[in-house]
Amino acid sequence: MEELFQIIGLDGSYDEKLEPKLAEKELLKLYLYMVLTRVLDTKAVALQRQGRIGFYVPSQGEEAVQIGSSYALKPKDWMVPAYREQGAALLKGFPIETLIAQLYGNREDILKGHQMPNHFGNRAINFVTPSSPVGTQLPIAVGIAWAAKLRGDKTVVLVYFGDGATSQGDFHAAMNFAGVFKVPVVFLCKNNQWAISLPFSQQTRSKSVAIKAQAYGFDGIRVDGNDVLSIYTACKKAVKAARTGKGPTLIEAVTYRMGPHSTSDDPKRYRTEEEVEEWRERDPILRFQLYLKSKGIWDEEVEANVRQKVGRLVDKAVKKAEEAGEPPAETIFDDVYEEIPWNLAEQREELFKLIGRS
Ligand SMILES: Cc1ncc(C[n+]2csc(CCOP(=O)(O)OP(=O)(O)O)c2C)c(N)n1
Repeated sequence: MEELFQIIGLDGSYDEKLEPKLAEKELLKLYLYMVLTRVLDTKAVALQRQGRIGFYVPSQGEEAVQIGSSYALKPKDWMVPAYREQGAALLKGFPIETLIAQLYGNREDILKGHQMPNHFGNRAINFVTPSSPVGTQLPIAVGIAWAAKLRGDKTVVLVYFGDGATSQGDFHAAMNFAGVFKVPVVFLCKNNQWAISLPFSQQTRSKSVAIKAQAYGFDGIRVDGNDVLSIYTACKKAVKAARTGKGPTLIEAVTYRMGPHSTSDDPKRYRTEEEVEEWRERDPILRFQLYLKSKGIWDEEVEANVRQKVGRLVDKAVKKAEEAGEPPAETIFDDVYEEIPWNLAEQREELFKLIGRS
């Protein structure tokens, strides 16, 4: 197996030479967003179980990859997610109310309930809607990056995908094109060890995901995905390379999906509790907490403050989403065609008659 880039060890000890120079305030911000991601996750799963939202894709265990990578971007950069990147979205500036409104498909949802839950997008912050068909986001991301290059924009595109997506043709097409045209893209593979019920050992005969970059002529690096500082450092370097015309990088973040694939999945049917327990010891939030503690930045009081702040934020957004009500029925005809075709216009008329609107 290839080397693993790591800055913070399991016990919170760290490599001073590799440690990024981040101010205390910045470190605490990263910590807060990791906790926020976990708290939102737990809440959303509970809401789904209570039948208040329809579907959710949890990301428990993958907080470090999301927060470390998102922090390496500039506001104008593009984020092209798979579907397990809620934390990355929040740190990029996705308002939590907007994200939760999308889970409800309510009146405040900017997508007007047109997308399935968990498929939130936001044009205002260059955050593309998630791609449920596995791997389709990869050529799209390369296209956005190529367009940026042709226009002479200094924009970078960060695309997320799972280990499962590396077996799709789209992965090959995207990697090859990005290499040939040297587009400003960062490929971030969240290798969380499972593609629903398929373990990584059956996904490829390659030694790793990172090694695949060699075949396309650019750098690949295997990073400890449960260490937020390692991810941030690797992404920062890749983003800089992309922005300065050096082309793409493939980052393999070695992590673990602690929860089910989605709220429709039961992982007990295909993996052991012992395996999950083993990874629990590598929990990214706990690891970062130990690091912050060793630097004198974290204590119980800090924790209580963070928890209180984050809890309030999530509860307030959920309350607001529940009070918003449904989108007006006629919005079902919006945003698909620039000019509505005659048959849909007829249906809309019929609906207006039915609901008493002109
Ligand atoms: C083209 C396609 N094939 C199969 C599926 C069903 N499916 C949804 S998610 C998934 C697993 C993807 O695993 P991975 O890429 O490792 O991402 P992860 O879910 O682990 O984050 C599969 C097979 C799909 N959505 N699209």
